[in-house]
Amino acid sequence: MFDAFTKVVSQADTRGELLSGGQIDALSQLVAESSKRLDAVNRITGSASTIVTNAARSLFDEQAQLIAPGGNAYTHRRMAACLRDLEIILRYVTYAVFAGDASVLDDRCLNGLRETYLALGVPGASVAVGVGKMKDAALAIVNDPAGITPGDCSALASEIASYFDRAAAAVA
Ligand code: PEB
Repeated sequence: MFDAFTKVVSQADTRGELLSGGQIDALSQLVAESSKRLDAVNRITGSASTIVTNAARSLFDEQAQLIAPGGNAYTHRRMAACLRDLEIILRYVTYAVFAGDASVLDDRCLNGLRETYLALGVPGASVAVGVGKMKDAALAIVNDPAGITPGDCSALASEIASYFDRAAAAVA
């Protein structure tokens, strides 16, 4: 598991090189902008249960076959597993945003998830739709200008979007 700093150190060490000026500048920028990152994590974390619940509701509205008898999310046990899965994925996305690096998401959540879903008969494409809904909700919360110092969060927002996209692509 890396963060933005240990990733750069690991890459430099693999090549046996000192850190480059470009790498130091990039990390310096990351530090300078770190309040935005922590605010974003804080906002997503604080709304996690709403993000998960709304995404699941909207998914089941669109794909009612999932909760009909015989559907993969039919019965409370499977519904609970589904909500839990979305929550786990969102949790790892928040870790990746916090760390500024996708490796925690890749290694601890997405690695083998597609195979697990295939084995269980969980429709991965539907999970990906749910993840996309969480992405939209999370970005709306992050970009909400209310009650926060105004600033340009576009780079951070696209980084956050990329973690959700990564999760969706891993299971679709
Ligand atoms: C991944 N999900 C399920 C299982 C596992 C995961 C390992 C099997 C064990 C269990 O049921 O608990 N666990 C989960 C995860 C990590 C992990 C992400 C990462 C660290 O450890 N069904 C649907 C929807 C979708 C869904 C599309 C959006 O119709 C999910 C929610 N996952 C779902 C369901 C099950 C499941 C298990 C319904 C139960 C399947 C079954 O038992 O038949």
